[in-house]
Amino acid sequence: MPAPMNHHLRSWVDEMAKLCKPDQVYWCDGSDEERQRLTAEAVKAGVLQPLNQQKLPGCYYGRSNPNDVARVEHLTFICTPTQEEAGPTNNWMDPSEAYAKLSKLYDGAMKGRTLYVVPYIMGPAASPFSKVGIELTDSVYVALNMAIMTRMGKVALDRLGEGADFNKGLHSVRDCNPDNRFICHFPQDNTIWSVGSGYGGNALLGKKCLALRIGSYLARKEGWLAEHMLILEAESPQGEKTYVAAAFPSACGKTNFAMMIPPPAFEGWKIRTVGDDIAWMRVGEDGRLWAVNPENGYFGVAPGTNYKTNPNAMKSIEKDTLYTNVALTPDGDVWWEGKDGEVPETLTDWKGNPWKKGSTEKAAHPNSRFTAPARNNPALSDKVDDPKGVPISAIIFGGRRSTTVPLVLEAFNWTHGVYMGSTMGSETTAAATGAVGVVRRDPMAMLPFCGYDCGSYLGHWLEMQSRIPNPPHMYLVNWFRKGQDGKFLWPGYGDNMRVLKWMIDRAHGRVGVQETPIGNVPKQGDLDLNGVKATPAEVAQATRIDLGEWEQELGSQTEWFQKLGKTLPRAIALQREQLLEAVKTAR
Ligand code: GTP
Ligand code: SPV
Ligand code: MN
Repeated sequence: MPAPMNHHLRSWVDEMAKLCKPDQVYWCDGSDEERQRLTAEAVKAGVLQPLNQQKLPGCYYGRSNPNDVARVEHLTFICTPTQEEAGPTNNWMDPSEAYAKLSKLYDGAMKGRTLYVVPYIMGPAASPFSKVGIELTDSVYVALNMAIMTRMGKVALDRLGEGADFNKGLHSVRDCNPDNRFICHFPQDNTIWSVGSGYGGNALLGKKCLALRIGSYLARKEGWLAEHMLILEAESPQGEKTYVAAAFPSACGKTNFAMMIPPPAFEGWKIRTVGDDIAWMRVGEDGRLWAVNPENGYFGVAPGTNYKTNPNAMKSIEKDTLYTNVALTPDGDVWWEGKDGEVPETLTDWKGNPWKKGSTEKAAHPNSRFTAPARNNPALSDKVDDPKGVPISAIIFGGRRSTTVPLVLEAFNWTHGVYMGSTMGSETTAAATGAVGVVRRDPMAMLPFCGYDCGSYLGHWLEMQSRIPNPPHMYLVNWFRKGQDGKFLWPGYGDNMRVLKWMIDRAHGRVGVQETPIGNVPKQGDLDLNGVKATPAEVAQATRIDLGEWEQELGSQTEWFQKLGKTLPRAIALQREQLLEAVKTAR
């Protein structure tokens, strides 16, 4: 496609090309023909390989550098003018220092390569809430992934027109050296510079970098919320539709919850997906919170995905899907730990080495992923392209906690709900490099994605209350509590419908609650357990509130509050003290 006339865009692209010195500059138009051509180029260059086209039409496979398989939080920086603006939970670099340092790395980095100009929209093309970004990248893999994950190409340039309001993203894989890897955000310049990684959230700049880090910064400025949340639609047998948003940390079940199939006892219920990772929420004219999914595809965790746990995901990835770091079968099919069927006798593992059944090494990387177009999802909500989004009746926070946190707790009020989100803990997963299984506080599942000071972010959540006359209920959930045998107590997946149904009944005022010192729980009999895949003892353990454990939990939160420092809202600290008093009194 010829370069468009927009001179803001052209002069910036020229400037970046002068720095990176690519052999050629290619403007993506987002057409089908282009996708096929770029895919063929990627295959020729060895970046992608075709999968078995009989079994997986339009599907391709890519392996990343083994040193480049997840987000790198220690190399991710918020480059605000002052360190206070980035806050104590983010890495900070002075903007001029960051520009200077990365300019050196970009200098000539694209020699011998093509610079792809990837124009994209986060959000429905016709929505006033959507944002335009331009990603300049030397990775054809990134360009092809962005074509799935966003509304990419001409549609974005048409929306931008002659305007200057676009996110400026520069990305080079360079030499993929972890020593020269930096993911830098400049919120005040609406700019992202990423170098040294070709992986997911480090490289697909529309996703975590723009939609969450820059997004959250803009959201506070403009009075809305940019969150790491799925959005789902639940339709009752009577045709009543209810929408909920849920924040779970990376690899903690958003995609699964957003695509859930209800168990047989819930015949007639339909769950549809609006989004599986990111929600942008604003206050509507009716005083309710309305959410849009800025994405257009799914960058989902492969391991554990199968026709039992997530049939809609399995159907979403049958065609036109890119697979990254999964294992390959001898006949060109994909495989990962937890896929359906027998474990194959032999595979090629994610590093390209031969693998034999019974090997102690994982065949697929634990953070191997699929990139699939949302249109493939048989349970896609018809509201995904609605410019105003969907009205949210419940906000759910949930972490991966082996102990303490019960299956479900409802917040007493908005402040208590924000407190629940802000103190959420979760055991770390393979979605980011570092130790796995360590409990860390992850406020609203946004710890790695908040583009400004975390205490101020919590303050913004509290302030939103005055703008939402009709607020949703808020919940804390935990699908991951374990018994003494180390096994999950709650069956999870489709059975999570039982908890969702209770929240829906609450939203429509059909059931009451039972109060406990730490929050509201379902009254005896209100949680529908008909046919649940767990024993009554397991359910009792999963839902149990142990006030001794909670006294400890509340006590341990002071360390986290100290870390947040002086911008921690007083109301949050006060909430903790009140709960602790209530727990002590009740014991
Ligand atoms: P990101 O894409 O990293 O933001 O993750 P996500 O929150 O979308 O996570 P996803 O749904 O892909 O789930 C990740 C892992 O959690 C997979 O291994 C799932 O099998 C597992 N999982 C999801 N839901 C449940 C559940 O209800 N119970 C249990 N025990 N495991 C679950
Ligand atoms: C996550 O880590 O939360 C993801 C995958 O959704 S990534 O795009 O790599 O951030
Ligand atoms: Mn995510």
